[in-house]
Amino acid sequence: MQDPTPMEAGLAILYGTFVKYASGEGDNDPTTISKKELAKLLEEQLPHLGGKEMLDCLMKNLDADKDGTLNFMEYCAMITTLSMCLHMACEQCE
Ligand SMILES: [Ca+2]
Ligand SMILES: [Ca+2]
Repeated sequence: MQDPTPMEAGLAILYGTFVKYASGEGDNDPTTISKKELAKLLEEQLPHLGGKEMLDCLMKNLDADKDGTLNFMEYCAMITTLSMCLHMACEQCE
C-alpha cells in the first residue's frame, strides 16, 4: 500500500483521535465523547487553541441532541468549527 498523502494521514488522525478519547475513562460508551473525555482531549490535543477553557462552550454548542456527550457527527462539527476558526485567523494575518 502506498504511503498516505498528508490529507489522508490527517483524516486518519482525526478519526483515530475520536476513537481514542471516546473510549477513555469518562464513561462506559466507546462511541461517544463525554464531557470528561472532551476535557482530556482539549487539554492534550488542543492546548494552543484554548484547551479546557473551551470545554463548556464547545459542549453546549456542539451537543446537538443534548444527550451530554459528543457522537461522531457532533465531533465532526467541532473539527469543522475549529477549521473555520483557523481559516478566519489566517485571513486576518494576510
Ligand atoms: Ca466515551
Ligand atoms: Ca450529543
